[in-house]
Amino acid sequence: MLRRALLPTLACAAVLIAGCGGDDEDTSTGAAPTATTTATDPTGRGGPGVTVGMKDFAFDPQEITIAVGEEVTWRNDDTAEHNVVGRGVEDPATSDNLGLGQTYTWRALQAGTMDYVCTIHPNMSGQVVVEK
Ligand SMILES: [Cu+2]
Repeated sequence: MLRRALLPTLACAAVLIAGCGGDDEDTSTGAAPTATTTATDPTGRGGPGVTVGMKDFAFDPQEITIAVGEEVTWRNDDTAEHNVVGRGVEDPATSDNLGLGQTYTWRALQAGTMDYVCTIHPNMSGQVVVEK
């Protein structure tokens, strides 16, 4: 009689201990994503970016200097469509036509100087100097 009464009690205790261990693991893995939120602090994807406006048929600022790995985001503030087509570096910026409020982001993969234009308005030109 005593054995029969004890066994279920021991089994319950074992389950409780295991359950406790499981809970601990859950809370520790649950805390990990919270810690990674620091990685989202840089607002862009992977580093401080530079924004170049497209306003009144001109790039502003027209010339910028960034480091390898940094991103440039062009934002069209005109009602007319603009684009960004670069040359002079490998994988230059090449955007679709952007409407009002649309953006295009390009990441500099190597050092060099990229000249770019809006092919719709070839008078619109700019330059990105990428330093090591
Ligand atoms: Cu344009």
